[in-house]
Amino acid sequence: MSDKVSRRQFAKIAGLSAAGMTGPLECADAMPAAVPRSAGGFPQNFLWGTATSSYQVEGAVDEDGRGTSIWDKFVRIPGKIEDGTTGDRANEHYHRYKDDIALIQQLGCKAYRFSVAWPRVFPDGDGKPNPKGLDFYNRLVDELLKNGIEPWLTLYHWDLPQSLEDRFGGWRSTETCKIFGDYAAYVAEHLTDRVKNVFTLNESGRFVYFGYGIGIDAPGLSLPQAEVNQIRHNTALAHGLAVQAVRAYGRRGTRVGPAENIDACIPAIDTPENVRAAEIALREMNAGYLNVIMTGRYTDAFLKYAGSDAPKYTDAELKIISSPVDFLGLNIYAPQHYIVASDLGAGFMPLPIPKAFPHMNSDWLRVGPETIYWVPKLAANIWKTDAIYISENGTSGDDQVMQDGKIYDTDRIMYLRNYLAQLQRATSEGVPVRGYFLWSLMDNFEWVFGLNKRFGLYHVNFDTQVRTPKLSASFYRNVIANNAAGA
Ligand code: PNW
Repeated sequence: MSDKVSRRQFAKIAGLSAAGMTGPLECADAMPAAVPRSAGGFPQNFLWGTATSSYQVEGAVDEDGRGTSIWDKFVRIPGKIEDGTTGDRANEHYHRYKDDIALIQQLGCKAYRFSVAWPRVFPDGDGKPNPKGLDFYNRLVDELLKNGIEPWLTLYHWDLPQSLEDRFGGWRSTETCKIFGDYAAYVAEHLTDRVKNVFTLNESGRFVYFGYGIGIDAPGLSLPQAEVNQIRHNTALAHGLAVQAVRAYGRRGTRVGPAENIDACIPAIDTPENVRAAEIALREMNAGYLNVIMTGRYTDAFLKYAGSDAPKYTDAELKIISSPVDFLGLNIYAPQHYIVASDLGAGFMPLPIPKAFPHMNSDWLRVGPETIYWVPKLAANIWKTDAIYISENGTSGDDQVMQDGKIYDTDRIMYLRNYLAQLQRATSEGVPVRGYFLWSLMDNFEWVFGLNKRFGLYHVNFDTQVRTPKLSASFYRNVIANNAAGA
């Protein structure tokens, strides 16, 4: 995971302003009105949004009765965070949320995806709620609505109350699943008068393996495969319990679904055989979480492959896990597997990824715009869903601040333009993608990379907390205004 930011020389930019270049958000103002709208158009009412998560932006970790999360503890283990930073302050969003909502509004976004910090609402995970914790989300939601922005709430974006890790072994125990269900019920009861859409857990596919399998994320454990499989099963159960809690305690009509970093499979070449193989691969590579959520069973191939490491479960649990959802949230970044058809095994073969495959400023973030075309298309086919949301997509970048104080992140614009063109290709073919949340509104605490990796549309100076729109903020504003990816 050593992905150091290289220290680049500031480019010589003298003369740029003389050449008529204006600052980021002003660029869009200066655009001629007649931008072609037909090419690359998205469906009417397509939901444009942006996203953050609690631990990555809030800071204020000791304020108003917030309990400790596993990330508060994990970031203090020497060597775990690449630049030695923590989320103690992060973006100070807990105090600056009004200003940050103004930034969302300036983009023209219709929706904002944020997460609730479980230890703010229940400092110990269970027991007595902390009213001041919930109050923050009341204020946040009200301010969003005041600005005409739909709040899309995530119940769990990795900040598990430390108390649950200490008492029950965190996600190793179904006790944590049940308590998560109670927490989901409480949040649904108090916020769904205004919040109409709820994501359950963010990226089981990441936090289970990275947190409990290889120790890169909190809580930093390296457990045997059988335990990792059981933990993954438990997170699927927690998802199902949260779906049921939202149905039982939320206002009627509240919509709920997962937000998963689906393991992305793409046909290496667009032939009917490869497309079929990629579809099988997508189902099998996601058998441990999304497929069991959407179908209520573990596939034969998954169980055979896991062998004696397979999770233990009951039919009653499978029923809870597969409680019907209202939408499928997919976090889509890098292409994970290029697939060809094969006579062997389950009928597919993932190809090795060449060393020279291009990637963005994060090593893992390979550039494969067609990922956001194929994955929703295949997913809609496999799981027969009629509402998919891209719950995250975006990239980190070099994001150097130039001598004129601006950030010309043409690499991010390149990435977004190409991904959005492929997303438009999908919607134009009738793939039911209803909305898109760009990760992220602003630079923030990027987990193991600390403050080293910047994913924001707004640059954040973490010393002064000043937010500056990057050129990509203008790009995204233009996309939203035209409802089109642009050429
Ligand atoms: C997601 N990978 O994480 C998370 O949901 C966000 O909190 C995070 O900031 C964002 O993406 C950017 O990293 C991922 O290695 C991290 O494939 C890494 C991977 C996938 C998702």
